[in-house]
Amino acid sequence: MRRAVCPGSFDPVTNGHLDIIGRASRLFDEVIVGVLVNQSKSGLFTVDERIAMLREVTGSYDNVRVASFQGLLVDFCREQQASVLVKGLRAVSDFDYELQMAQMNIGLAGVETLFMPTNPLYSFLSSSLVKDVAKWGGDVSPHVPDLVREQLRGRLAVQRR
Ligand code: COD
Repeated sequence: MRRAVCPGSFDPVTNGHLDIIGRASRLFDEVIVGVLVNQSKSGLFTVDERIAMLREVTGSYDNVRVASFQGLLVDFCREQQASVLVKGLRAVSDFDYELQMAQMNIGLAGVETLFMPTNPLYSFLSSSLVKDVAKWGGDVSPHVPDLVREQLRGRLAVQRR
């Protein structure tokens, strides 16, 4: 079985992430979306909330699963019996660090990285930018699924109280 991992923070999932996950699901038998549990950085959403949103918005893909991981990504790949990582590349600025990580992951455990060019519709999109726009009342509906937009609205309203 050809299995791939799409890793990230997904705080929260955007249409850019979803585009990469959907395209990966057509290339592999199974795709595992790996949500990083980062002890040193608290996000806007908890890892459980991010996973719940991801499960909901990837529910139409039969071959996509969502799980969390801590520590090294290559150890998560080993646990999941996946030998390929799929990453989206938005711009040249992504490339330097992604290349370093890809080379490190091959060296650590022979895990290959497949880079997919971002859909130009989403090339400027990041979770941080979406959170910033939503925080100041901007419209994020072209950039995230409706469910995520609603969750952002709820979370940021609570924070403003
Ligand atoms: N279009 C296309 N792809 C996109 C877009 C977009 N608009 N936005 C994001 N992506 C893709 C990118 O491939 C990105 O890598 C991925 O989605 C996840 O993005 P984020 O922002 O949610 O997640 P990051 O970049 O914070 O995640 C980083 C990792 C979790 C992948 C990384 O920190 C990691 O591997 N950590 C584990 C610890 C480890 O193994 N360290 C050693 C690495 S060598």
